[in-house]
Amino acid sequence: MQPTQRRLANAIRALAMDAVEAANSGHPGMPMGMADAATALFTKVLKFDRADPHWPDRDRFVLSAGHGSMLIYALLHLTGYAHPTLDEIKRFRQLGSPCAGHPENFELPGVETTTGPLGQGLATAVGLAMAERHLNALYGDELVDHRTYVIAGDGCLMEGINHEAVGLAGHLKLGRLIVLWDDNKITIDGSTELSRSEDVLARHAASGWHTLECDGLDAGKVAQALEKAIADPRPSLIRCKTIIGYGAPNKQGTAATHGSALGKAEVEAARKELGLDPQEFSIPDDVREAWAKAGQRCAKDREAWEARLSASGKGDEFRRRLAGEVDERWLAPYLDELLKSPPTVATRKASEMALEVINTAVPATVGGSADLTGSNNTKTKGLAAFGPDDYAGRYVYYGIREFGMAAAMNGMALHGGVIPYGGTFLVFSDYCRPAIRLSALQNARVIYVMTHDSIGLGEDGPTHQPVEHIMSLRMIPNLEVWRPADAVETAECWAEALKQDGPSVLCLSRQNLKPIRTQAASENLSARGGYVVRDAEDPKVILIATGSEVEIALDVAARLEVPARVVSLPNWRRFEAQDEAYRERVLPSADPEQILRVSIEAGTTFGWERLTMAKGLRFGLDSFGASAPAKGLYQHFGLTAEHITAKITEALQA
Ligand SMILES: Cc1ncc(C[n+]2csc(CCOP(=O)(O)OP(=O)(O)O)c2C)c(N)n1
Ligand SMILES: [Mg+2]
Repeated sequence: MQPTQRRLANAIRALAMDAVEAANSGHPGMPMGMADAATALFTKVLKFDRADPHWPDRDRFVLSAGHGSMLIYALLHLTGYAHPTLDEIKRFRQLGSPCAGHPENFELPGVETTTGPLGQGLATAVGLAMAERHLNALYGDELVDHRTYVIAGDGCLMEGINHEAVGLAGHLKLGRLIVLWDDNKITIDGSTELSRSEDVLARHAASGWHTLECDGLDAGKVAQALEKAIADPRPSLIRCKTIIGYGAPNKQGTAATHGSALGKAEVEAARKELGLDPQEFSIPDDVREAWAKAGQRCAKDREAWEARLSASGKGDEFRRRLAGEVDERWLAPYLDELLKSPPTVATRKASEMALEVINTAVPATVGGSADLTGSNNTKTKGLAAFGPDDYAGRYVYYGIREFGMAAAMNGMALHGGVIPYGGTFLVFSDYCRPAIRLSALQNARVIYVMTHDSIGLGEDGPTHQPVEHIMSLRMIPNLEVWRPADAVETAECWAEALKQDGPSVLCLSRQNLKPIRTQAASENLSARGGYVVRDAEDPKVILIATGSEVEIALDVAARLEVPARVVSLPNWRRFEAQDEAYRERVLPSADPEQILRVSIEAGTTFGWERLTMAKGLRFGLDSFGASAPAKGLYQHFGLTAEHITAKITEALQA
């Protein structure tokens, strides 16, 4: 006899309780409440094959309620993925175990995206679903035909980003996105009545979603709801009515089960209640076998897919595209062309010029902007709009949804086959920041095109003028922050961002900039992070500048009476990653008495001490900007060659 769905679900409950107990930390309530729904999804509906977790046409599953990580660890283990092993589950939340506190995409195949910051998993899933439709439009149902399933909690649906994600998914008619809402009416503080009175289903319906409800503790009912969701052309929200901590007789239904171990006595009582073996971490053989079978349910589908791919004649191209390979041959001829008559343009314009070439040479790029297309210069000539009428389109009108855009781009990058880039004003990188952080943590190749990168944007004033942004983005691990100084550097930075195994931010000017690179170089100099753009014999001053301030630094160097070197530093992280000999050639560690180091960047001076040393001089902006034409602002804030030259001369004489 087949074990019932409930007995399969109870295996999840057992592992969740036991692992949290062993760690004395974690969240048993969510996995216990959603165990039946997850069992329905994984044993009846989800298309996956444990033998190949990376099968490109698998359905994607996102546990947006990432605190319930034991749910996905139990599912991956029970269905027979190589990891996590039972031993790894026993070391839940311990150093070295892939069963991290929250699911990490780099720890376990089967974890499609890192989740934990509530709301982002679902918003990332929107991007997964977008990438699926895009590739489907290019390669057809034969090769790309999968769905994206999400388990989300009350928290995920309360977060502001949910509004952006739901609006975008509804607008784009992403019918293959199916969200299971764990409607347990509990969050950490207690009942959801403390903080929510909206009609969640009505909100989704109003955004063009299909909504339905079911008993989330009845796997059969959940499976029926899933079938209906699949049949409906709209994105679906399934409200699964559940009880948090279901099975723990004294604590279920209360916030006490949300985020702490149930305790020995309650676990024992739950085992009795659920008809489980009293031995911890034990799973009955028939239950194990049934789960293992579920893990192989789609093996034949995968084999058939492999055969279709081979027969399609597109196999190599498809696999290369999924592997994310980028053809770099566009760069050299483009630079040659630029150097014939180096243009005076804003770097946002230079970015558009580079993109005109890139978007032809690299078909995987999908661009977009959060309603600033004409300012971010992100749309090149050939790009059609992505949408329900044309999912092959390569330009996404994200609307005024910066965070939603960033999270969706994470999903697209993680899906594979697509290299997303998207724009907004640099000052609104703050609106994207939690998703930028997750791009970095997950090594997702997302390219953020952040224009209007300083007071140089002028009249829009301090609300729109970034001050702390560039430096604060530099603090995010794994994130490549680029600030090119002219059209040549912009192209070089784009080339690096495209091949980066992780995210990049391009900080681009609104205002026109003079060319600083007018000679061909033997290598991509920006790729080094920093390089000497003007040298002098036995320099007494080294000016270090980025982006729009490199031309000021060059002017200062020309005015100074002592020999001065100018270093352009488009990317701090890259420069720090160079070997010592190179760094020493660019920024010799000579006694600061002998060489004065000076930084110029139209942003905070905070952090520049690291390169100028305490004795050096730092020119920037440690207050908010002001509303005025750019030229006047540079004067007002002392960012002119005259002022800086005078200050340096003064310092040299002191
Ligand atoms: C952005 C964000 N804010 C806060 C938290 C901390 N946190 C984790 S779970 C949770 C409550 C979530 O409630 P719900 O989604 O209903 O989960 P349940 O208690 O039902 O498992 C909170 C506030 C978080 N992980 N992410
Ligand atoms: Mg809840």
